[in-house]
Parts: sequence; structure tokens; C-alpha cells
Amino acid sequence: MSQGGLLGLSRVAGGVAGLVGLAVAELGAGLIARDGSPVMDLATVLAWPLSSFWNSGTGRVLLMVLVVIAWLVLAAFAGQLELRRRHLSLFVIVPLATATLLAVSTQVGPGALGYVPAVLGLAAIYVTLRVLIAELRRPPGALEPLVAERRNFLKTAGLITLGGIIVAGTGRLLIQASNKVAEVRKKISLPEPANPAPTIAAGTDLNVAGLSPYLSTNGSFYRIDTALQLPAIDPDTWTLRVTGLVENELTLTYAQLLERPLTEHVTTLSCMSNEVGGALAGNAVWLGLPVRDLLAEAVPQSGATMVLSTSHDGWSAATPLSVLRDPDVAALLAVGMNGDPLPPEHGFPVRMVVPGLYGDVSATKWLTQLKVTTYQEDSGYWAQKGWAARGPVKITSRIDTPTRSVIGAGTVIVAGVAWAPPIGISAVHVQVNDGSWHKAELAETTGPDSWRQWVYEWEVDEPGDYTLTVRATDANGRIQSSKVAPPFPSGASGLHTVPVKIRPS
Ligand SMILES: Nc1nc2c(c(=O)[nH]1)N[C@H]1C(S)=C(S)[C@@H](COP(=O)(O)O)O[C@H]1N2
Ligand SMILES: [Mo]
Repeated sequence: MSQGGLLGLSRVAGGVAGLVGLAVAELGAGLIARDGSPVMDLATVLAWPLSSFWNSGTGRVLLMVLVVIAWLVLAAFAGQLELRRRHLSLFVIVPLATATLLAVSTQVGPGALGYVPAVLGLAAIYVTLRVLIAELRRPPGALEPLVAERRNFLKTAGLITLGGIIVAGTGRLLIQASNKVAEVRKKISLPEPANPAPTIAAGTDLNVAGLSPYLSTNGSFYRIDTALQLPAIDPDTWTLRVTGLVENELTLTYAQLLERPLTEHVTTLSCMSNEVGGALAGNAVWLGLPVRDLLAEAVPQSGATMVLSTSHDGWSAATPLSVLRDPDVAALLAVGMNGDPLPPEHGFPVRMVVPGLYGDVSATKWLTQLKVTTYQEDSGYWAQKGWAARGPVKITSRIDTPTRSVIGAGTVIVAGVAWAPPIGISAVHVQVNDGSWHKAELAETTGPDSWRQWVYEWEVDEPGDYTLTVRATDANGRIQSSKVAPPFPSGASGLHTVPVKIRPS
């Protein structure tokens, strides 16, 4: 084939590879139900320094089109380079990858999952490019006329393009499925609780700068799950089955659940994987049906010790039956979080929340089944991987402010949160270096299942390096353990410390 013809085909190969990369990135974004995609992220970043037009709806769409064109042109150029020499395309693909990942990082924050679509898309470009260019490089067979060879290449390229379009379309469909559930969710109006939570008194939130708010917002609430694809569940077809060792198997629909007398309760949820001082804990007002009400109708058989709750995506948690039947524990089949229907990433339409137990053994999101059983017969997802089967929450306290920092001498506000559900917090103390323990002031709280804010005003005149340590005491007088343990297998312990440098004021 003529050199000119080959050059053109190498650009086609690059363009096709670019298209495949875009399609894979789009599908990936659909699978993890991100509310964006790498192309959107690039457009967002490019729009920042530009006029308000480019930041508007129309401008943004136009920018996205330009991003796609630029992406395809660059990919075409990469194809040309790859033809000249193997791997030469990396000179284009690596900068393209860097720019894309930087743009993505501005939108998804930390956490690897948000990067997956971009990484897969970029890998797909490179792989497709290599395959197509290798095809072009094949020495023409003696019997293969040039025209036929060229036709073969175009056929391959065409097939790949078709595949790319199907992949991109699937991505779009997934994004639309979650959009549809989002529409339905928006229209839900939750009933008033039969048993409302106590009103949140003034003095529950100390409003200290840098301190976690008393109620975590739904948007900032930590998220932990194994769901690669966020389940999109239509509440109109959702059901909860209660089975296993029960006298009466039951099935409950979403509408039936909402008709029941619901309870509202403030519960701090935390994760067994949380490190000392870590952020895998949040506090919210949950609205839901007490699990014990449903269990009372199902009538567990004698010998049953555990309830295995299973999610739409197959995850499961094993929770002690005794805790779920305890009239003093507000274990809920939650439909509401801080006044809104559960957000999709926090388990829409229904999840469990059990005060006093780590989410790992209790807080099943996208709940679809409760099986009354025994610990001998069944086990939960994380227990099968060696984590503790029972997950009582350890007494925990955290310094939110100051963070590792340099501060002027004088009065330093030290503040944070402490939790010990279902017992509650009775005291928090702060230690400076190896000194004595100072009693912190405790904020009000709605009850023992909720965390409590605390604040300590530290007077410091001497510049230098200091270490602040916090320690909580529960309402039974038990003091938080200072024994250092990693999260595995039963939750971290040890005291949270923060180094602080004081400069002369
Ligand atoms: N379906 C499902 N539910 C789940 C999980 C999961 O992986 N899948 N993770 C659990 C764990 S380990 C925790 S700590 C809590 C976290 O809930 P959140 O993401 O709403 O904060 O959900 C629990 N429920
Ligand atoms: Mo967790």
C-alpha cells in the first residue's frame, strides 16, 4: 500500500481507538452510576477560567463536543505516531491520560472508584490502537491484493466502531436507569413519624469552625460498600421478604412499609474499617419501621439466633436476633435520612440501621431480604472474610480541630466528636503532651445512640511542638481503650492524637 494511504489509515485507526476509549469511559461511568463522566469533567475544568457562557448549560454542552473532537484528533495523531514506531503514541496518550485524570480528580475527590472509568477508557484507547496498527503493519501477503487488504482493515475498524457505539449506548442506558429511579425518588413524600425523634435542642451543635456538624449532611455522609454498580431499584417493584426460621413468611412492599407507624431516631453509624481518628462515621436522623415490629409478625422460631439481611446486589450482614427484637434498641428498616428519602448511595429505597453495631454487621443497604437463622447456619459478607462476626461499636473519640497545624499562642479551641452507642458518652478528656487529663465541655445530645460534640479551650503561651490526645468515657463509666489495634478484625482502638506546632503570637 502507498505510504500516503497507510498514513490516512493510521489516523483512522487512532480515531477509532479514541472512540472506543470514550465509549468505555462512558460505560464505566454508567456502571458506577457517577453523576458525571471523564468528558464532562474535562469540560468542567476547561470552563472554569472561561466566561460565564462556557459555564452555562449550552456552553458546557458545546465544550463537551469540543473536548470529544479534540480527544479524537489527538487519538488520530497518536495512531499516526504509533504507525511510525511502536509505543510512539504514548507521547500523546500519556499527556492525554494525565490531563484526563487531573480533570477527573477535581470532580470525584479521593477514592479510587471515580477514576476507574477514565483509566479503563485510556487503557482501551491504547489497546485498540496497538491492535489496529499491528493490522496495518502486517506485510502484505503475496496473494493479497492491496485493495482487499485495505478493505479488511476498514472492516475491522468498522466493527470496532460498532462495538464502541454499543458499549457507549449501554453506558447511557445505565445512566438513564439510575436517572429514572432518581425521578421516582424525587416524587416520594415520606410520612410523618408516629414516634418522632426528640427535637434537637440548642446546644447540641456547638458550631465550632472545623468541628463535624451534629448531623452529617447526606451529601457528606461517608460511603462504604462493595457495589461497583450502584443498584437502581424502583420502589414500586421493591419488596422485602422475611423468611427462614419463622412461623409466618412475609413480603412487604414499599407502599405497605410507608403505611406503617414509623419511628424517627438519631443514630451514629460507623464502619469497622475506620482507623483511629478516621472519618468513616456519620450521624443522621433515620426514619423507618422498627425491625422488631416486622419480626413480631413473622414470629421467629425458638433456636433462631441471627438475622441475615441481604441486599439487591448480594451483600449480606449477620445481626443478632436479640438486638433486633430488643424493645430498647431502635433498629430500623430505614426509608428516610435527615428528612429525605434515602439517597441512592445510602441504600435507596430501604436499608437497615442498628444502633451500637458497626455497619458491617447491620446496616445493609438496598435491602431485599431478612432471613431468620443461626450463626452456625449462615454468616455475613465480611465475617466470611475473617472480620468479626459480632460488631459492637467501640468507645471512640476524635479530634476534628485543630488538624496537624501551626497556630499562634493564646487560646486554642480543641473540639471533636465522641460516640459509644448504645450506651452514650458521659465524659471526654483532653491531654496535652504527657500532662494531666482536662475535662472537655460536652454538647447536648438527642440520646445515647448519637455522637456528642465536645470542646476544650486550651491556653498555651509557650511556642513549640505539642501533641493533643482525646479520650472518651461512656455512660457506664467505661474509659475508651488506649490499646492500639488496627481495624481488622473487630474495629480499631487506641487514642486519637494530633500534633500541633505553636508559634509565638
Ligand atoms: N448492600 C450493601 N450494604 C452495605 C455495605 C455493602 O457493601 N453493601 N457496606 C456496609 C458497611 S461495611 C457500612 S460501614 C455501611 C456504610 O453505610 P453508608 O455507606 O451509608 O455510610 O453500610 C453497610 N451496608
Ligand atoms: Mo463498614
